[in-house]
Amino acid sequence: MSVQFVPLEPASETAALRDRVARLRSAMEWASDAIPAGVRDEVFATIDRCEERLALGVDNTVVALAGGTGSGKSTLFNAILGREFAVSGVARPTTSDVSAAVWGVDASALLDWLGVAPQRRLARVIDELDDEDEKSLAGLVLLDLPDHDSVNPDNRATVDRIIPMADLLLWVVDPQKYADNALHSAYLEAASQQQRPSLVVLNHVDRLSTEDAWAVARDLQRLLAVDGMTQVPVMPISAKTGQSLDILRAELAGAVAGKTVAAEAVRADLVYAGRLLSGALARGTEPTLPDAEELVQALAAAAGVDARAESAAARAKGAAGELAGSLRLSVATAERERLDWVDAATDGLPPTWRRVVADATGEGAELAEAIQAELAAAPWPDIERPTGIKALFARAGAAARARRRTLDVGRAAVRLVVMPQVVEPTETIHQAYRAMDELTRLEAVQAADEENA
Ligand SMILES: Nc1nc2c(ncn2[C@@H]2O[C@H](COP(=O)(O)OP(=O)(O)O)[C@@H](O)[C@H]2O)c(=O)[nH]1
Ligand SMILES: [Mg+2]
Repeated sequence: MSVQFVPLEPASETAALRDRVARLRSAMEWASDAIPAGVRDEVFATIDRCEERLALGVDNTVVALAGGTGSGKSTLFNAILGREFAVSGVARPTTSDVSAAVWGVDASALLDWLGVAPQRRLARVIDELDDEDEKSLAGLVLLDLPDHDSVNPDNRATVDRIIPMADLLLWVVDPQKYADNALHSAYLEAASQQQRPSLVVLNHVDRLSTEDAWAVARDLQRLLAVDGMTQVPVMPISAKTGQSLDILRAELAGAVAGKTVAAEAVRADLVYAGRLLSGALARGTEPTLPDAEELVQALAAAAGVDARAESAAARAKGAAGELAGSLRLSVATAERERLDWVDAATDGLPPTWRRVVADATGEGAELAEAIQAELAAAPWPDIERPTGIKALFARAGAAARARRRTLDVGRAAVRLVVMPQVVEPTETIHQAYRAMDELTRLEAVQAADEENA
């Protein structure tokens, strides 16, 4: 839950994340029928959001000021901006719209994605003459959100839309309403569960005595712990007097400089998707691929390949008579073999996975027909029948060779059908399963890291 501004190599971090998102998407596409519809939609929405955010580049850091009516979001927004922002042509802020301030970069694509109206965008050009303090904010995209507790449902909808898109949430709380249940149960708990990078400021502290300010800060800290935000420190500030704003600015500068917050937000999103999926996975169970060769041999035998091999062996020893001719596979047998395979391939997995593997593999009728066609077209070896004196000397070796060659040709024909229709689809679904499982494991690793920290 804590926000750690560890500088990383942004390019490789982004590439790794992009790769993870892509793998999750393909896993979802392969196995989406194994995932309950509600979870599936949410995971796909998360994947879309991650892809879009990564495409926009993670060098900029989107920080959203969120909180209740009168908590001081707009005042804090202006206080962080200072006075040097270009305000010409900017519409007066209203409580219904999102305003954005951007430090030193062109973030228009990002602001388009966030849905910030052009007349609500402020740009702070940063040049050599700026002091270090200001320069250190380059890359910051600060958003002033509507009130989450607004009576206007449109405002709440805007807040709910933007919160998942922000890289860092800056929760602004006031001493009167800091314990407000709507804030904690509807927002902070969710942000904590989804591991969204967050900061919390207790605003309006100029209206409290120092003792009272600390008492409230401590109580708020306690409530945050209940929400699950054990590592997020409460920063007491006053947007009005400027008290402790330097500390907040330094925190924001750290977030921007690390260039990892956006990446961390995407990561948190992915971990969240993994958690959504974990119900559709069986912890600690690795799907195993049944022995494909066993299936091939069983189907070949059922289709009469082994019988034909025996008669080929007999003929090579001089026995009279035709080779066992009819190579037929009954639909019922093919279906039974397939379902045994599906059972073995999904052993230990939730039942929905059995259906997915069953759907992905060819049905009995299809298999039987395709196998018979391949057997009919197979390059069967010529088995010469020795006669006269030769028959006397025909050795066991020739019989074994004839048997082996016939079995090889027959099984190869069955394999031509079984590999693409049964084995490969099963392998792909297993891969999808493992990719999803890996995501939920990653979360476990992260949680363990936090406990050790
Ligand atoms: N005393 C004091 N008043 C504040 C502070 N921050 C905001 N206000 C006042 O609280 C009221 C609501 O602030 P506003 O920024 O509009 O809150 P918002 O609804 O969260 O955007 C305004 O009258 C502000 O002047 C602060 O830190 N101390
Ligand atoms: Mg406001």
